[in-house]
Amino acid sequence: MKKKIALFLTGALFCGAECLAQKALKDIPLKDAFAKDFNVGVAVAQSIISRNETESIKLICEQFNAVSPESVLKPEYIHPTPDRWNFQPGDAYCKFAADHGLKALGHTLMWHNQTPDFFWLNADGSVKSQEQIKANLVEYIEKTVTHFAGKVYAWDVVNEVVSEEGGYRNDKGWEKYYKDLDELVCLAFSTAQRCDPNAELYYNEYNMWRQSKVDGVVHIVKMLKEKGIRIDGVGIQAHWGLNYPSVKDIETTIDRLYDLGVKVMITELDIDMLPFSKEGQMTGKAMYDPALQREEFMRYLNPYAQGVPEEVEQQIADRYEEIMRTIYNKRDKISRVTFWGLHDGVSWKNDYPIPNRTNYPLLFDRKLQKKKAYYQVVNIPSKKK
Ligand code: 9MR
Repeated sequence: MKKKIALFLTGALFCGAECLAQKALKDIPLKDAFAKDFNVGVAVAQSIISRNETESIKLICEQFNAVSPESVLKPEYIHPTPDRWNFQPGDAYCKFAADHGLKALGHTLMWHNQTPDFFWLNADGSVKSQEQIKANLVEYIEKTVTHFAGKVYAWDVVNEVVSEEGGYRNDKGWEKYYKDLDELVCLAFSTAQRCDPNAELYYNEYNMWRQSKVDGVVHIVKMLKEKGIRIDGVGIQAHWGLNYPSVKDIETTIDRLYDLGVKVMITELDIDMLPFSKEGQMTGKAMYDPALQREEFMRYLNPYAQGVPEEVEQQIADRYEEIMRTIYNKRDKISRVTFWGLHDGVSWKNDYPIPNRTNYPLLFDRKLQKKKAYYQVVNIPSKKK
């Protein structure tokens, strides 16, 4: 009998402690939780602004103090054909940010994706001359940066030109068609600087936990500085997974970049928890093979189409906490953390690297509700560890 009472009391005490711990998780907006540490941003999809999605807008204003344009400031929107320039969606994004007091980033000027082929190729498919390719880049940056001067506070000037091994990639776009990437990168930064001397200028890259890739970015920063061309910061994209990268690699990358004397930012954070994304960012056309869409594969590749079980939700929350704590511990070296999308329903991760899946990579769910991960993240500063 005594034993039973003792067991009951231990159980009650344990449950009490756990309930208290749950209660202790305060609901503090992200921008307030990290107000002393860094800005907190979100990538905004065009539809949120063009359709005036009021619930999403309310959540953005409540939680964030900075925005990135998910697509509208990319070349395929601004300069879709040789004779067409379209600044309207970008202007709407800037107005949205100004109306709500959000810092508006420009993203991105020189990138091999979401850039029309005519930048490099003639109508018959032949490659343009080196002089013409260079002139196209300069004209694009001049017109775009001049137009948005004073409306965006900074630009991701160059995006993703470094290969996994640390040299320049050569598979697509500028990197494929122009022979001297050092020259082109310098030209991109110097042109942006000339057209908006007040804008901060950044280089932005993915898989930055891989140190060979960081070597390539270090080369770019040093080269620009040696030539007297301004670079203000480097963005670590952070499209990461449940079991990669390691905390140690994240720390090493932040330290290496900070030591170059530039701002360091986490620019596109999301955490992919579906199969085939766990060991690293999987890329390649094979992942889009329609065969992978067959039911027998989808059962394995898309296991949480109807929702995530509690233990998986907890796994995501714990991983988010681990990553954000790592970043928080380096807060003296970090100026901004931006999430790549507002909620799970609008994340690009539902369609990449395999289309039509149900992914859970962000802090808000499809109904815009705060997830467990959100609570664990906003409580990091007040929790000793
Ligand atoms: O989130 C963007 C998605 O909607 C686009 O389809 C995709 C095209 O490549 O680009 C996504 O954003 C990318 C960002 O601009 C640069 N880093 C990688 C991001 C994910 O692809």
